[in-house]
Amino acid sequence: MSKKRLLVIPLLIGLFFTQHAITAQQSKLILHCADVHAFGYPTIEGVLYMAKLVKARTNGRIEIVIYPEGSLGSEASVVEMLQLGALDMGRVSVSQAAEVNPELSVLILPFIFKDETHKWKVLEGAIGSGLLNSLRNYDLIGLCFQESGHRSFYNSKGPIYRPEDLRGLKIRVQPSQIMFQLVEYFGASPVPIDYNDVYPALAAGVIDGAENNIPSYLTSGHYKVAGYFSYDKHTSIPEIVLLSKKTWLKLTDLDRKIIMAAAKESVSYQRELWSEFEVTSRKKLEQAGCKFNEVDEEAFRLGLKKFYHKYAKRYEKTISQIQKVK
Ligand code: GTR
Repeated sequence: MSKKRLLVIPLLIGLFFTQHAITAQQSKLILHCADVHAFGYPTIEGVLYMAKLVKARTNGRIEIVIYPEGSLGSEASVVEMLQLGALDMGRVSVSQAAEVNPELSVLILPFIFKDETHKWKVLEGAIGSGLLNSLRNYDLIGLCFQESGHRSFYNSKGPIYRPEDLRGLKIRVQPSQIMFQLVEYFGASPVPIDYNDVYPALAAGVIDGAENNIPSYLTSGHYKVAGYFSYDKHTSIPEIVLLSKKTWLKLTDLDRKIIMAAAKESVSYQRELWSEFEVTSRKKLEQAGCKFNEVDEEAFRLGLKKFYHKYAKRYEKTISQIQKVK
């Protein structure tokens, strides 16, 4: 073998390994994901479950890193960052995704679901997947829905039994058109505030109350400054896990399939976790001295036809499809 060849071979081998190392490094992908809740909360735990599946199925090549407690900003800004491609993933309330794609508003409407079974038949059936897909037109990829129970009113003044009891109360709402209209319709004064700013507003008496599910009422600490929880269950807004379409377009077909499948598989785990978390949260709240009361549900449902007529007429077709789901 000539001297020249002897030099070229190690060079080529060296080049091969460097190239290989670069490709392996390049294909390592970290998906940054935002959530307003803390670790341990079922939304985050659902995404962590999904992350574990994705990591295992890509041999550690794709990792999902979570930024909890609103550290990347409000849910509205998270949705905007996802649309712009400045963030890869986010878990938010459907009410915030509906702000960019109003078609999702059907899932926010009061008493739209008969019960949890009906809700999940809708979410995991043709209507739910149609709604997830519709987000592509808004630069978002809907990966899956998550459970979030019912939302009810709570406040610092006293128990609410009927909508009339809400009159004169300043109630925080999510920055969402439908939620604003609904709370106003029930007779309270709605005040849109980002989730992580609600506690100081309640503590300072700027608002009298808010509305949310039992786990959020506990983990946000709102119960400490608004001790009356009235179990009216006026909405059952699901959570949603979103991916930026810009990130999606950079993925291979195989990686897309792996991520989609892992998201779908994480749902039953998240739902189970949710049921347990809801029960333990209520126990803790009762031990802390919070006053829970049942309400006159009929009084809350009364007149909702008018609400649907006024604010949800454009979703009539989907509403009737939802009602037909058995
Ligand atoms: C919670 C939900 C959060 C956030 C919050 C809110 O139930 O999990 O994503 O939307 O409500 O009221 O802002």
